[in-house]
Amino acid sequence: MNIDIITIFPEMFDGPFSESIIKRAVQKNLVNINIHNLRDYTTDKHHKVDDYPFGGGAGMVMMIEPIDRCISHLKSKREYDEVIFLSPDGQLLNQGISNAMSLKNNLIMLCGHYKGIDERIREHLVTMEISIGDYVLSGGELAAAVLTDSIVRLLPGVLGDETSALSDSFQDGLVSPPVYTRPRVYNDWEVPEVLLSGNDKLIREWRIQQATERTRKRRPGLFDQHQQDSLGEQ
Ligand code: 9D3
Repeated sequence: MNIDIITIFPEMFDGPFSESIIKRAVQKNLVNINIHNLRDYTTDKHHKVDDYPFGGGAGMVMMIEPIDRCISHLKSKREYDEVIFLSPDGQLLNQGISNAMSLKNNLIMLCGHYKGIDERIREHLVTMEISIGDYVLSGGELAAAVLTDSIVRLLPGVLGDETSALSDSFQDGLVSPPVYTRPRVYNDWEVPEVLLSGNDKLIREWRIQQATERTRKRRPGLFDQHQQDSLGEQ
């Protein structure tokens, strides 16, 4: 898979992409992530990427030209499945979207700032708009990093067997059951007896029961959806 990210803050990706799972995936050539500095696609001497809004008002608007030039340059090298604009008013990211995106070959992620981007970019160049949640960020960069992480970990070969994406309970719409490690007793805080029983079947059932009960209590919306989905499976 190939992910191209367009941003005016390329350094924001140095940290998240040079650690842990994404780092390993890049080293193993399972994904190719390229960060493009939008200022490299300007033609004026001040490398201007934003301008005053028509009609007035506070804040600056990101201009069409540098973004169009950058996207055109990328499209001359590859055919893209989606041009994703990270936007607070986009479709709310969920596991289903990440699963679908992990099956694509080439993605562009466009990060916005300021008051927004010229609407004509969204009309003519963007194919998909994604938000990562109902809170206000300073720009699309952290959202693009979140989206990238959620996609890359799903690529075949990225996760080992024990951390396999398929064993993620979120993958079947439930939150995770509680986990414990040594010591068996700390102060007077004990590990649930069943986990020490060595009875695999009992442990499996306990974990499903815990995950189900936790989902019902903590994430009623997710629980209702899970109930609906398991009805459809039968
Ligand atoms: C001027 C009104 N703002 C709408 C609430 C516009 C605006 C706010 C924040 C435009 C961009 C931003 C910066 N945020 C993102 O670019 C962003 C985002 C977010 O803020 N929350 C959740 N997901 C995302 S994806 C991109």
